[in-house]
Order: sequence, then C-alpha cells, then structure tokens
Amino acid sequence: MIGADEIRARFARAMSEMYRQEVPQYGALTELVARVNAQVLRDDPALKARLEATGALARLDVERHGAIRLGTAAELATMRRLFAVMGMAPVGYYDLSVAGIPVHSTAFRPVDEAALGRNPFRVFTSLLRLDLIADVALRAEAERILAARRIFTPGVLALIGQWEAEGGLGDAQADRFVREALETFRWHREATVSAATYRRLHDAHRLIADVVCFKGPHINHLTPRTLDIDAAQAEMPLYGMRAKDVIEGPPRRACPILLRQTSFAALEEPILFLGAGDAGEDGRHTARFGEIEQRGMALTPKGRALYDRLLRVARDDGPEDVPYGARLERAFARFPDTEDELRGQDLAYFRYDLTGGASLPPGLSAEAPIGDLVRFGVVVATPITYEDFLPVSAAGIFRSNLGGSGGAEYAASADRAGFEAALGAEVLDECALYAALQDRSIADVRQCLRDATAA
Ligand code: OOG
Ligand code: NI
Repeated sequence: MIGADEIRARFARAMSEMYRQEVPQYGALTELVARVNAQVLRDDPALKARLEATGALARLDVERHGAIRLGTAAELATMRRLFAVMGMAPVGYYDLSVAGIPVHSTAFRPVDEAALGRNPFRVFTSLLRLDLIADVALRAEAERILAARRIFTPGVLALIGQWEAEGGLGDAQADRFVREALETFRWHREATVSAATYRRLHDAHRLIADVVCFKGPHINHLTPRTLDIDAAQAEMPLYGMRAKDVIEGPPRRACPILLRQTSFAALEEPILFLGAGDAGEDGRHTARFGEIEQRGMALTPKGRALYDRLLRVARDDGPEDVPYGARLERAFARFPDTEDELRGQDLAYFRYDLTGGASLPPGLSAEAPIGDLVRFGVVVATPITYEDFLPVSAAGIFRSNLGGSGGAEYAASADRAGFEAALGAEVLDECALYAALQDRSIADVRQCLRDATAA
C-alpha cells in the first residue's frame, strides 16, 4: 500500500509538470523563486539553520499551492473525497462575497506536522455561489449547464471508491490515481457553450463564465514559496512578468507573520466556442496566472484580531495622499515585531523543544511556566508556520485576475453552513490545529523534563 503522503507528493509533482507545460511562465517563476531563495539562504545562515532544524528547508523546493473553482455541491463533495486519498482535509472557511466575489472557499491541505513536512501541497478550493446571482433566468441556465458536466473520470471515481473501501492503493493504482485525477485539473480550450452564452455569463461576472463554460475546474495557478517576496517581486519584470502593484497581506517585518502574496496578470488564451460551424468560433479567455507567496508565523485569535484591525486601518483610515504601502507600514508599527513580544503577548503560536544542553536550574520544575523555561534556556521556542490563507488577500488575488473591476456588488453574506452541507463535512478550524501543535510540544517538553528529573 502506498501512503497518502506519497500519493500527494506524486500528485503535486505531476501537477507542477502539467502546469509548466500549460503555462511556461510558471516554469520561469519557479526558477526565479529558486534563485531568490538560494540567495537568502546564503545571506542568512541563522535562518537557514532554523529552517533546517524545523524541516522547512527540505520541503521548500516542492512547496506549492494551487487554486480551483467548482460549480456544484456534488463537485465539491467528490473533490473532498479525492483529496482525502492524498491526506488533504478541508481547513477553514473563506467568505469572499464581502469583496464582491460570488464564491466561498476552503483550503484542502495536510494537517499534521509530519505530513506537512513531507509535502505541504494545498489547494484553495472555491464554490461558485449562484444564489448570489440576481438574474433568475441566468442562474437557471448556469445550473443547467453545470448539471450536465462530469469533471471526474470514471477511473478516478472507481479508485476513490476502492481507497474508501480498502483504506489504501497499491503502487500502480496510486500512479493511475494521479494520472486520472490530473485530468480534472487540465486546461481545455474547447468551451462547452456558445459564444453568446459565454458572453451573457461573462457579463454577469467573469468568474461565472470561468466556472460554468468549461469541461472542468482547470487549475488556475500554482504558487511556489519564496523566502523574500520583495526581492522576488522586484525581479519579476526581468522575467517579462507584470506583477500586481501591491503585495497582499502584512508589510515586510523582522518577524514575518501570516502570508504575503503577489501575482502576475492572467494570460489571455485562445478558446473555441460550441456551435458556429464545424470549426467553432474563436474566442479568448483569461483565467490562469502566476503567484508567489512568503509564509510567516501563525497568529493566535488575539494576534489575528489585531492583524485584521490594522489592515482595516491601513485600507480605510489612511490618508488618501499616502501610498498604500506606506499606510500599511504605519498601521503595523503597532504590531509587536520581536519573537519575545509576540510570544509574551500571546499573539503567535510557537512550538517548544528542549535545548538539550541545559538542565533544570535550581528552583525551576518541569511544571514551571513555559516562558520561564525559555528564559532560563531550558527550552527553545520556534514560531509555527502559517499554513492557511487570508480572505482579504485572496479577494485581492481574485480581483487582480478578473481584469481590474470585480464587477458586481453582493450583499455580504457568509454561508458556512451551506458550504459545509455542500462539502458533506465540517471544515477544520485552523487555530485549533496550531493550538494543538503548540500544546503537544509543551506537554512533550514537560514529560521529558519530568523523566530526566526522576532518572
Ligand atoms: C483563488 C484566489 C485565492 C490565494 O492564494 O489566496 C488564492 C482563485 O483565484 O481561484 O489563490
Ligand atoms: Ni493563490
């Protein structure tokens, strides 16, 4: 039997190869990021040592996230089963209607530390919300078109069923699963609708056309992780890529938090509409783009609330004549930027490990406050990496690839229950995952200290 981690690693590799063929600029982007990362590691041996110690270095070269947009509840439910074969579970609920984008989303990803270390491949997965579309006739037409398509191959459905029944796949079956699953994410230049239908859906929202008019949910980007997004952003024009103006997320800091992202504009690709004679009618569609990300530490609910507040300050309350980047810097001056403060004020999650050398000083027990154990050098605290996404940033990425204006306004309305009903499961709470990792590391440290004292 081949384990879920191995299947995920094979799939991520195959997806990356496919996307490099489909979108050559993605290949250039991965080269750029590899160069920037190598430079950062040369310049910062301390960072390199830390990444090595936490296993983050080993996964860096293969680390990718992608994104897809689905049209129906049934597609989402089957996608959950497909990702389960690869050890990927739905984490988090993201409501993007607040930003004028008619979707809600989750991220399928590995959850435990060992699996993340093996291959942290994740897919930001959105479900189109036809309920937000006011035009009843158009909504019905979109539903009818979506109901007729089959985005999964019979082969992959059979293998998912077999995995569920038997709890695993053999080597050859795992390879077949990867091949068959990949078909769902492939680009098809043949639209499933006429030019007129495409235009009607496109006029309601470009995103609706992207989801409804094609045979499947083509992977729309694949994102490598950089250690210095400012350097990578500055180099993008040298590779002929037009990066979006603003890096989404927090500003550059001494202690990186959460996630910073930037993208290059979607390509205009030739498509072929249905009908209009044998050859079909030519059209053009923009959907697929490139993105890079830099990951920082996961924030506690308290830290996240501060992040959200300062981001609002930078967006809404900043003086109009000051550029956004400067407003962001100014707002985030109020976010502590040393690890001691972030830990002391309970703003970020950390994992704790024994330093090895130090033994318990007199007067300190295994049950002492963890902060004391760190202060006396018994224990070292390392920030836990943020493995998830940010709704405001995601909306910015969506928008920059929908040709500027997002178009319609929607009455903001999260519908987590509706999303979970479609998914056929609850989404996991990301903070609970980080807290569990932190708590387990503290419990392990204490147990080791108790054992050492008893010995
Ligand atoms: C997804 C956009 C969000 C991210 O990294 O936040 C995203 C999409 O355009 O489908 O990928
Ligand atoms: Ni992305």
